[in-house]
Amino acid sequence: MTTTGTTLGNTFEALYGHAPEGVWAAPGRVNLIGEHTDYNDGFVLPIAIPQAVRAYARRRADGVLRLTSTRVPGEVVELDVAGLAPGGVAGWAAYPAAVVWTLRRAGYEVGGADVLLDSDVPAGAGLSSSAALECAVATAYNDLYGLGLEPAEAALLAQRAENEFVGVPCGIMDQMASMVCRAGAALHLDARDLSARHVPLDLAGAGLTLLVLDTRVQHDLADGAYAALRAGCERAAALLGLPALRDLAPADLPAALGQLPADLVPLVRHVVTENDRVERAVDELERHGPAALGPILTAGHASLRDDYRTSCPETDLAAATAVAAGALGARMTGGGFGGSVIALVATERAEAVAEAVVGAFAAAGYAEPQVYRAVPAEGARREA
Ligand code: GAF
Repeated sequence: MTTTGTTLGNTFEALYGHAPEGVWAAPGRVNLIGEHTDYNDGFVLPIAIPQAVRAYARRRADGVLRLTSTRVPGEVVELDVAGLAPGGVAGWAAYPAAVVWTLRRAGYEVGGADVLLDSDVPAGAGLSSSAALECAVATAYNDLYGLGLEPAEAALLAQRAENEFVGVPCGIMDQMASMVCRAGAALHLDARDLSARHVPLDLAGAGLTLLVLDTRVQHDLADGAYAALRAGCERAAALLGLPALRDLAPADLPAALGQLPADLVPLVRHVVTENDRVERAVDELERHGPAALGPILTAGHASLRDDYRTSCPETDLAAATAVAAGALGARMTGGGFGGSVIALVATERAEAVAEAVVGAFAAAGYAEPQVYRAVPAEGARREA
């Protein structure tokens, strides 16, 4: 693919007066299992999805960063890279600006750029559109400025951008999934040392479909609640004298729960059992194939609903309806308080399961959920 002659290549030229030097893409993700484990130094098992953010970009020599997004037609945000500071950029532009600020803070001598962003990752659906945006810009800058960053280094910088510039205390899963995932495989990641293994995942070959049911709700408490949960986990680890909850073995869980204040008990129980579910999921996947993941997904949802309490009526309804309609397993994916549910379904049942969930939402008076089919896709790359 070349950038000149493509529709968005033309849009770029019309906006900025010259052609882009290239196009870089970074995908969203769904997490199969391992929720709220990454910031506890634990394990996760995401796949990248085909939907991605694309950054059309060209270096500028004058230190100016110009940003446009096809989602906000007509708006051009112009920033001086030397003057970037946390809190200084509002809205969607904070994410790309954050990456440039973080690169400069880390000592990389990067300057300005003209950037046009395009995305088909549904926003607010719990599919990591923000991480995809950060990773697309990090990948573009890595190439344009010849930084030589490895994918995991770029992921860490993108996470820092979100933590320190945007102010969201997220873990590393979403950026690693976007940077490192491969087509046809799930990513088994150890969030402590970032060791990663690509676990083959052939859904079609097993006659399975992974439905993504976007509830299209995002409850307001999401941001504050995420930070509070993270703080609760850190407090529990400190009370137990552990570096992180990852260091609590399932066998030691009952004794440890007895030492904790009541409010921390369900948090710790979720994190420890969820880490164990990730390890069992990989084992099942490799021994028995993807269908064996079903019960682990459903158990993961129950833990998020009853212990971690990051589900909500809409995600509970989607997951329960999918299982009742014949899904092998279903669970909410991502940070929670809305967003998407994944359901693992025999392909011949996929339509019926999706219809059952749409019907249940209509009966409950909820907005119609959006239904996608996820296949494990490749991570961030240069496309032109
Ligand atoms: C969000 C965060 F960004 C991730 O780091 C992770 O903690 C996830 O919620 C929950 O597993 O997507």
